[in-house]
Amino acid sequence: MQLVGMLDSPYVRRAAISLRLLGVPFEHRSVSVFSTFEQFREINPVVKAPTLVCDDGTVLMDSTLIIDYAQALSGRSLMPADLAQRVRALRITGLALAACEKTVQIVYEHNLRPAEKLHQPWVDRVRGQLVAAYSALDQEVSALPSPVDEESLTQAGVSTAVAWSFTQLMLPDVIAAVDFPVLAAYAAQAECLPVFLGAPQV
Ligand SMILES: N[C@@H](CCC(=O)N[C@@H](CS)C(=O)NCC(=O)O)C(=O)O
Repeated sequence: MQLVGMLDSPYVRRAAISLRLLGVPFEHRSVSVFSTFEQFREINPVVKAPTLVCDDGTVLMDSTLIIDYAQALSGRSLMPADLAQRVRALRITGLALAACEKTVQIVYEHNLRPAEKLHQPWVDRVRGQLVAAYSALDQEVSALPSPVDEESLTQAGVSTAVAWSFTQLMLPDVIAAVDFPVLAAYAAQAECLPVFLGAPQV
């Protein structure tokens, strides 16, 4: 199967890392939704990254749904089975995905919209949401096991580290690492794992 999209997308990256952790083999195709829009459209007319082209040709999109499929395929899960741990992992993953979404919205607002059409009240609202997501994540991340090896990683850990690295790449002035030390340390440790090094965002 083929995972389509650039690794500078946190959604593509969390899907790639998750597939590797699950032991699901795939070919990664670095096709951009922007610079190679037409090529992407031929693969998936909706032009959403990540896209997964399954072995039978079925085209899936949305990182969470792609990971769901990979988990079913592998018979494994990156979510804890224990209910209390599961609800914590779901909360952390939700915060990380919200942080990704808010980062992307700010980047698109600045990069895709003409400067004179930038709507500052919207940017301010999204910045506030982004800070709220990382403030909560910084508190929650201490509940996660340290990412000392790949076996200790859950989807919460993968998504947290991927989200953090993405925002640090795109908006380091909005979310300063010094203000979120626990999160920064967690992500720095996760980024040293082979599965993260094998899916570099730059
Ligand atoms: N909820 C989706 C979000 C995916 C997403 O928005 N991807 C961006 C790239 S970071 C994209 O496809 N942008 C192009 C567009 O939306 O037109 C997921 O988890 O996969």
